[in-house]
Amino acid sequence: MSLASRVGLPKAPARQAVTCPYCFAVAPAHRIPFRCRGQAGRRAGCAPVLDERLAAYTGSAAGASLPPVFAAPGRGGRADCPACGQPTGSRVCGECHNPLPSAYCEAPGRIVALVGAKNAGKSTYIAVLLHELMNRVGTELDASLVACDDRTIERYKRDFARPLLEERRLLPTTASAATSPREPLVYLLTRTRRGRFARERTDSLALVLFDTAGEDLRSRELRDLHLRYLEAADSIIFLVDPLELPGAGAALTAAPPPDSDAEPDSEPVNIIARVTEALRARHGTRPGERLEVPVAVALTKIDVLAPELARQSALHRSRSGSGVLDLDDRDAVHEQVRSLLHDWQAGRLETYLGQQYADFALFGLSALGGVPENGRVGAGGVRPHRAEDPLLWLLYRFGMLDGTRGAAEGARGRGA
Ligand SMILES: Nc1nc2c(ncn2[C@@H]2O[C@H](COP(=O)(O)OP(=O)(O)O)[C@@H](O)[C@H]2O)c(=O)[nH]1
Ligand SMILES: [Mg+2]
Ligand SMILES: [Zn+2]
Ligand SMILES: [Zn+2]
Repeated sequence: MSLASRVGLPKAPARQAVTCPYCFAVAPAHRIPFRCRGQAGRRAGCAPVLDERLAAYTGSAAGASLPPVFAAPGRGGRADCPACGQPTGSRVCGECHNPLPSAYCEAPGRIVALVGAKNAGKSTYIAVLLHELMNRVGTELDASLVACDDRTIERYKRDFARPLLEERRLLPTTASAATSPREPLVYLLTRTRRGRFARERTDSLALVLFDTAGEDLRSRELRDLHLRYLEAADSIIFLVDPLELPGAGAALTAAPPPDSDAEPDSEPVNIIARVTEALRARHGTRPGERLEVPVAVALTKIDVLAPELARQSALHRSRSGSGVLDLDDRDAVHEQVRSLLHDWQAGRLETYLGQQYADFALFGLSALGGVPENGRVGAGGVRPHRAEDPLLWLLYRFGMLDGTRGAAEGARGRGA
C-alpha cells in the first residue's frame, strides 16, 4: 500500500495516465475534458448540440446530441463550464467523447479484457457474468456494477440478457466485426470496504468486454482495434472450449462437434499465442522475460465433463461464497484443470503459459450449467457454475479482494 492511500491523501498523482476504455487513447488525468451538465428543469445551462466525435465513434447521430465538451484544469474532478458557468463533474475522453467515470479517472489501469476463439462461449459468458455481478455475486462482494454509457445498458439487455436469460434461447454466433462494427460493453465495478480505523476504501475496475469473433484476430483490418484493446488490458481472461482440446473427447458426455470447420488457427493455444505476441510487442518484453499482466485461463462448458470426473472434484463443488477468495480452493481448482489439460494432451498450453506469463491461473466454469438442447437452454434454466471465479481472482490480484487460507471445511461441499 502506498503512503498516499494509508494517510488518506488523494490517490491519483496529477500526472497519472488514463486509458479510454472505448477508443484506448491515453491522456494524462489532469487533461481529461469535461461535459457541461446542460439545462435541466429550471437549471440554466448549455443547450445540446451534435457531438461529432461521439457520433463518429458510434456511427450514428442518435444519442449524440449533448451539452458541449470543454477543456479545463478540473480541480478536485470538477470544473465550471466556460459558456454557462455551471459546475460539472462529468468527464469524457478527449478523442471519442465517451464518458469516463470519475472513479475510473482517479484509479485507472485496471482494464479487464476477454478473449477466446469462435464458439469458446464468450457471448454466453458475458451475458451470465454480468448478470451474476449485478445480482448474487455483487451482493456477496458488496460491489456495484454500473454501465458507463446508455448504449451498454441497451445492448446488454437486447443482445444478451433478454434472449439468453429471459427467453432462454442460445445466443447467435457473433458476427465478425467486419460485417457489423462493434464497440465494447463498458462497466465499472466498484467495491467499498471498511478498512482499519473504520476508514472506507473504494476501488474500481473497468470491465471492457468486446464480444470479438475469433477470426477477427486474424484479419488485418480488425486487428488494429482488437490489438489496441488487448494492449490496453491490464489483465486478460482467456476462454477455452474444452471440446476444442485434442484429447478431451473421451472425458466428455457429449460428443465433440464435427470438426469440418476446424482450423489450426482457432486452436486455443494458437489464439493465446497470437495475443501473447501482441502483448510482448507492446510491453517491449525481452525474449525469455515473462509478461507481468495477470492472465486467467478458463475452460468453459465444464458441464459437459463426464460424471466420473465430477465426483471428488474441486471443480465441481461450489465455491464457498463469503466475500473473500478461498486460496485453498483456488489451488485445488488450478491443479485439477492443470491435470485435465495434461490428460487431454493439451499440456503444451500450460507449458506455454508458464513460459510467457509470470502470473497465470487456471479455471473451469460453466455459464449455462447444463448442456443446451435444440438451440435452447436446458430444462433447468441458466444455472452458472463458478462463472465469477476468474474475476474474483483478478480482484484479488488487484488488491480489491482479500484471500484466506484454511477456510471452514464445512462451508464447502454444499451443492455442486
Ligand atoms: N454445455 C454448454 N454449452 C455452452 C456453454 N456456454 C456456451 N455454450 C455453447 O457454446 C456455443 C458457443 O457459445 P457462444 O457464447 O456463442 O460462443 P462465442 O462464439 O465465443 O461467443 C453455443 O452453442 C453455446 O450454447 C456452457 O456453459 N455449457
Ligand atoms: Mg459470440
Ligand atoms: Zn476514447
Ligand atoms: Zn455549459
